[in-house]
Amino acid sequence: MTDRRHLRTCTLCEAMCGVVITTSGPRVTGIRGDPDDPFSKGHICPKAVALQDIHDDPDRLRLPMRRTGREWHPVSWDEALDEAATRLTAVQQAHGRDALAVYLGNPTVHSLGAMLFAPGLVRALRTRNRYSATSVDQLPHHVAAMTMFGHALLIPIPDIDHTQHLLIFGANPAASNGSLMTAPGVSDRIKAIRARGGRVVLIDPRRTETAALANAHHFIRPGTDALLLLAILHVVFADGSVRVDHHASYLNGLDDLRALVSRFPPARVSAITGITADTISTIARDFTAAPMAVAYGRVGVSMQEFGGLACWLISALNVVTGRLDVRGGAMFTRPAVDILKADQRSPDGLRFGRWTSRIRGLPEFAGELPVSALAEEIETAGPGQVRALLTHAGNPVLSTPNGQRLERAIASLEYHVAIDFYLNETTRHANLILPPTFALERDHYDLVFHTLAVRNTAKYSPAVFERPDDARHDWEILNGLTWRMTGTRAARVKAAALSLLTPRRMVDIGLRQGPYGTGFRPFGGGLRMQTLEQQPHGVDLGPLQPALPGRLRTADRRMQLAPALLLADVDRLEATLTSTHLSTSDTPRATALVDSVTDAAVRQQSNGVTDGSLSLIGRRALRSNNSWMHNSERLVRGRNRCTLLMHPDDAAARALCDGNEVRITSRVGVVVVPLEVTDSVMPGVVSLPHGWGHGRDGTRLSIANAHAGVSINDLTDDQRIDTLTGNAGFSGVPVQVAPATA
Ligand SMILES: Nc1nc2c(c(=O)[nH]1)N[C@H]1C(S)=C(S)[C@@H](COP(=O)(O)OP(=O)(O)OC[C@H]3O[C@@H](n4cnc5c(=O)[nH]c(N)nc54)[C@H](O)[C@@H]3O)O[C@H]1N2
Ligand SMILES: Nc1nc2c(c(=O)[nH]1)N[C@H]1C(S)=C(S)[C@@H](COP(=O)(O)OP(=O)(O)OC[C@H]3O[C@@H](n4cnc5c(=O)[nH]c(N)nc54)[C@H](O)[C@@H]3O)O[C@H]1N2
Ligand code: SF4
Ligand SMILES: [Mo]
Repeated sequence: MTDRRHLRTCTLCEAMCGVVITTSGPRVTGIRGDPDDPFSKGHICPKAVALQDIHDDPDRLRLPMRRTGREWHPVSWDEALDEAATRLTAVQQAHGRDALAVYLGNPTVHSLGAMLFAPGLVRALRTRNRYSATSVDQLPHHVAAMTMFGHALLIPIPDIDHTQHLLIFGANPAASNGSLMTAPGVSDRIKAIRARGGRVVLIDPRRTETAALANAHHFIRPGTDALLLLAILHVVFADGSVRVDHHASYLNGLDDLRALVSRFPPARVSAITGITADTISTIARDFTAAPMAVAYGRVGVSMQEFGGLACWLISALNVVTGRLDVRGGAMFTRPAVDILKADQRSPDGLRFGRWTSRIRGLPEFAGELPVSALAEEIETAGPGQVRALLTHAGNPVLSTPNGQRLERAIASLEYHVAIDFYLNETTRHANLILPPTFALERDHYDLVFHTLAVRNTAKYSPAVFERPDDARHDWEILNGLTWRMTGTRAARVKAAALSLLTPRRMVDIGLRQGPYGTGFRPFGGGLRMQTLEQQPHGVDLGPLQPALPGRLRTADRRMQLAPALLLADVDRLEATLTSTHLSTSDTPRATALVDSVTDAAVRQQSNGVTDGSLSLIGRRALRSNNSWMHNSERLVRGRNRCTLLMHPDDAAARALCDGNEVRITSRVGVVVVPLEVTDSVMPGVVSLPHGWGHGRDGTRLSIANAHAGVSINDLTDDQRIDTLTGNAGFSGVPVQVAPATA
């Protein structure tokens, strides 16, 4: 058998590392970093091996499966697609369009075929019950981008390779490999900031792997970033450090922002955030003094009850300090396939709150409802009750708040179709599973992550293996359901035409129409599919470039520094200053404007250790990825990573020792895990990773089930959300921790 060498982009996380995959016949024989990839330059992480492990995984489903009772039987593709379409349509015919809900999970955005074909299916379903992982992740970043810049995807990206000062709120790129900041080898890029004399500052309730790369790390009480940011902005305005000249002709809201932040001097937020007033001033002044600087935040700021405000204020900080749209600051990308351009909707401002969820009245965003509302929409009888579900590339039982409640609700559905290749905690309840091909069997172009990358590049990866005759790509499954579920002949013809187009041809069209494209001339300079195929390591299109005001998509083509929607949410935040909401139960509140609080005093004030509840946060590990990379022996071997981290003071107060089994209790549930005592978490805060909680009956995950762990989302609360955006408020869930034996 001849050995072959294939060049690809790894699709497991957002970093887009170039990989060289060697194969011998049907077998993968090696995966390594591609030193000639102009973006990743040879970098890979330990997870890359999962491309092989999942490809070879005997537990991976390859044929459609129908459940009868507890038994699963293979069915043919035509039979399965017909049945799925017939049954889902029947529920809609009997109970109305909204009786069918759809949930798109995270890997949807890592699949070219799904990115191109899922939207068509979702449209065809014409239900308002659309959900996705967005509302347990980055929704607040979209709301901030939409309200400030006019499009949910106009998220400014840190120009990490040029900046001299990186201020990070709630992100751990050293473990996550970077997010809303595609930057392969991100740890090296962070080290390079310091090597060129710059500074890296991290705000995080845990002293993380990224803290080890930073010049300074400050603990923050979970959920209080928006208050900290208001105080940082207060210092910027009070010092006269505002620099907005280059945006002056298209900037709205500067005076509104100034008036707002004047109410939040550092001393006012110091006790609640756990950061002294002096430190807050220093963070602000170091930021404004740096020759180039950028503030960046990720899930630590979006998965909290004030996520919308925090994400807005991070961008506002970049704007007022003159860090937006300049080298070394926060910049907009110019992707080779411009998915913003493809989004032909008029720049009509907000696509937010046009309708609300039936039970709790939560706002729609870009046509989606918050997944925190899904369980109650299934459970509550009445017109519009959800009775059937289509899940695609998602595991909401483990990944969304109050997972046990959602699991019970899903188990009660009339009908559930899952498009997924694992029989996992969610799909085990499906009536039918439609398993698509996995990464190595399909071609790839990253529509999303080129749009969010720290450098403009483009790369096309052909499939490593041809898909077996009896397998289907996700786009084939999605398209197959779409045309079966759209009534009209015209819709069928359109769907049939689209399937002829294929993802590869669609990317070609996107490239030609894109900013570097050839247009439709057969030859000539510029990008089209053939150009990419001739440069299989990828094409470098240069560093990020200033793009304003041209790139703005707001209705008036102006940048909104103080969007009304966000301003209106500040009262809710301000109320936390005088309530116990964001504190552990025995943490004294900041009731007065104290001029200066010492470090020790703050530490004591924010140190809720005696009988009170602790504030639960999550955690990511380099060798894991959400809920679906635990069936790779190579990734799960070694010590148990599903442990609760607790500060020694909090452990001592509860007479707990390292290695003890502890019972964690929240409003919604209880789990038992081993304890790890460490001063790397802030006093009053405990940390548990998400994505675990395997070992459930009827799943087919032999390795993951042997390393089951517990699900943090059996503790997180579906009622605890950012009421502005609807995003889950995972950070800071109050929990009690006691010995498991008590
Ligand atoms: N290895 C690995 N890589 C991944 C993933 C994975 O599961 N494993 N998941 C991928 C996905 S889907 C995503 S969205 C990205 C996420 O990418 P990141 O956001 O970089 O991921 P996290 O490691 O969760 O970092 C969030 C940090 O916020 C901190 N934090 C928690 N609450 C607060 C708070 O209230 N305030 C502040 N300031 N900080 C807080 C946490 O301690 C944590 O260190 O990672 C992606 N990459
Ligand atoms: N408490 C807490 N909860 C969290 C988080 C947290 O930090 N803390 N993180 C949140 C974040 S950032 C995210 S993104 C969500 C993720 O939430 P989900 O997207 O719901 O869950 P995943 O664990 O990513 O599950 C992905 C599923 O897709 C399947 N899959 C993988 N590739 C493909 C494919 O190409 N096609 C198809 N059809 N299926 C595929 C896998 O088998 C798996 O079942 O979890 C969120 N939940
Ligand atoms: S960092 Fe790891 S998982 Fe992410 S793209 Fe690179 S190799 Fe793949
Ligand atoms: Mo995510």
